[in-house]
Amino acid sequence: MPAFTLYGFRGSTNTDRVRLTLAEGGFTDYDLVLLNLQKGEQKSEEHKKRHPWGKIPVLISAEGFTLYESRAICKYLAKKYSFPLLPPDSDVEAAALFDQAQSSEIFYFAEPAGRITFEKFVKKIFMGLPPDEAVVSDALRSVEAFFDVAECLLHHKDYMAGNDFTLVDIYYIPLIQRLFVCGLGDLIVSREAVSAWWGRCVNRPAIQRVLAADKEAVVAAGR
Ligand SMILES: N[C@@H](CCC(=O)N[C@@H](CS)C(=O)NCC(=O)O)C(=O)O
Repeated sequence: MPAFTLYGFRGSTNTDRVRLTLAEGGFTDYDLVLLNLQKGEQKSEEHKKRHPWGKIPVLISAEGFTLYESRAICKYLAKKYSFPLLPPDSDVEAAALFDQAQSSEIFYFAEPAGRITFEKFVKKIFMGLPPDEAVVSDALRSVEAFFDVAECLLHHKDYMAGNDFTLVDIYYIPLIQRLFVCGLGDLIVSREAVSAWWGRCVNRPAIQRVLAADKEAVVAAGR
């Protein structure tokens, strides 16, 4: 019996955060159940028992332990299966810097980047609606300000939480990839240290494998 079931959606950045964590940990003993968000399967009574807000991803272990929120799931998996993606709890300062980096990612990056990708990707692909350009330009200003600061910080460390690759670096990958798909890759490649950090992240073999498989799946779906 697989260790757990992960409920997600193909192309969901929040699901991909968890898939990338599992790939980095080399963990394959799980079932991935894809819900159809366009059909509203995430709002079914059955799924709301797993996630009270009717969203994905959700993890349910073989013992019935249920967990939602992508970053909480990633951290749980890294701890449970000892993926080398977290500072040791015994290093109180490193753990605090990890929490600081995680908080910065959520509030200064993912919030505005999520608004952009919702307007420019989700609305177009899944709803057939045009983007609200006022929302995009406001969020773009915040993301640019975020990367200006990240550029300075990454001149002094290799990764977002310090000199080691951690979960926080993984947290960025799906939304940054989506920014590239939205034609906004310049936010990354125009900044030397940010671009070098991005290269270090996406050139990792496990990350490469997931990204290549996803690219192939998109091509196959379009055939
Ligand atoms: N903060 C949550 C966000 C979860 C989320 O918004 N998931 C999206 C898919 S990427 C979803 O379920 N959307 C469908 C809906 O809200 O009905 C996390 O990190 O897991």
